[in-house]
Amino acid sequence: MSSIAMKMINRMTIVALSLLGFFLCAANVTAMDNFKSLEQPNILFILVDDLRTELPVYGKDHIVAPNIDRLAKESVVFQNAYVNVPVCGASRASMMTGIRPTESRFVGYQSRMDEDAPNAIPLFSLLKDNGYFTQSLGKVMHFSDDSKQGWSVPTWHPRLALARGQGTGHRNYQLEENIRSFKKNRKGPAYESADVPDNAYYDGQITDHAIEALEDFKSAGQPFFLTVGFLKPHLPFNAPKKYWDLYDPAKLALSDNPFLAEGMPKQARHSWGEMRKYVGVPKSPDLMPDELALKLMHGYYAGVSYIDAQVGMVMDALRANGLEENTIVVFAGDHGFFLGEHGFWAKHSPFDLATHTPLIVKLPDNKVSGNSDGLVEFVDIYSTLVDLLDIEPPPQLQGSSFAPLLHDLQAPGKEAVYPRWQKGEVIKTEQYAMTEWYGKNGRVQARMLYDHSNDRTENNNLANDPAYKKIVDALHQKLKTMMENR
Ligand SMILES: [Ca+2]
Repeated sequence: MSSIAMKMINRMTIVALSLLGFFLCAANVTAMDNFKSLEQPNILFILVDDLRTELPVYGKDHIVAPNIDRLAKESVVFQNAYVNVPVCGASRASMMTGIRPTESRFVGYQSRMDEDAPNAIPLFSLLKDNGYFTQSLGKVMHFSDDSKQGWSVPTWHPRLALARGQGTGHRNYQLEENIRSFKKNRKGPAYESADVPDNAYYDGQITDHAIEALEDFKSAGQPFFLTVGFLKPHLPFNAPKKYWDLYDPAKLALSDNPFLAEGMPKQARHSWGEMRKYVGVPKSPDLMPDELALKLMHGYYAGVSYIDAQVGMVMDALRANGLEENTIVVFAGDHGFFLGEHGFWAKHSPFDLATHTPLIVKLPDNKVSGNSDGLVEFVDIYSTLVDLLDIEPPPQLQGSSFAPLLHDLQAPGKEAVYPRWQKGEVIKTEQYAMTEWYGKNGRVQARMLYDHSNDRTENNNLANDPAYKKIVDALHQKLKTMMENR
């Protein structure tokens, strides 16, 4: 049992005994239940769309993210956290059910928990059943009505709050020329810098709602599970101009591996269709021009800094309302993103850049803070939270708790984690990342293997090198065993 859970139980026991003495025979189940609900820690769950590990807390000091830096100082920063499927909807559905994706479950951006895993109890439903007030603001699940009975109040998304046909949908352009461009053919540019306040765009509005919710929670007398899903830095890279101004375009540098990996199988190719839907981006198979690549990187970074500012405001509200000392904070991406590495853009790939994402966890008593190098995967988040809260886990869970890593930075992580994308199944260990593509007959059609001890950017495929045959065989066996058991 975790130390938080132990502490809570000790605290509950002491007060429960005094309550019992005070009320004598009047103490009843209802009073105990009320008390228990007051003592459970809250959870503030901040999800960021398409966030790669390009942040100062991941060693990338050229990014301006002082609020995430501040959060990290009181948290455990997982340096090796992997999503289980690198696309928005499926990644979130897998995480929120604690169930692994397969070839037929949690496959695409439109995956639904209530269709793909109808018997699973989503994390928020379980918490609601255990006395929590559960609330969803912004982009949490892909469909806001997925398993909606598990939320205490209707989910809120700024786009859905608009009347139908109003605005430019999820693209949320502010500049007249971009709105016009969008209305012409449902397209627009891949980026925008508008001199507008934070809450002109959706994410600032999500922050406003989160601040309101936290003010309400101050005196609510019920533990909360508040999920705040920010939309940036997802495409299009639209952010207020002041965040663009944090970066000098002359100092931006293109990726240093804009080429395909040596020996890469054709299955690993990627035509970045998501990026090509925008005006001005060349059609397949043309490459991204350098000038546009730099502009897009600038826009992505502006989006990251914009979200960093939102995180700061939400954390300030948590503190201002006296909730910080009884709240677990989870800060997570939903998968990584390519910005020109291997010539790729966006996600949808088994490469490390698409599956590796930030994960930062702050415990209320934050006695331990710093980096954990242990391997963890997003299917573990559910198991970890129920472990910390000492709630009975539902039988569906396929992950395991990484709570020990929150108490000891040297505690080991998993031996291996398992992202997947389409027909590509990945096994990632401390040293290696191997992807196997499976055909209809269950046979391996192609492989790639990278040695992360000297090739973390995955430029040299070793899978066909005879010197690595034993390693390939051992990783293959481990991967097959996992696939048979999920
Ligand atoms: Ca996403």
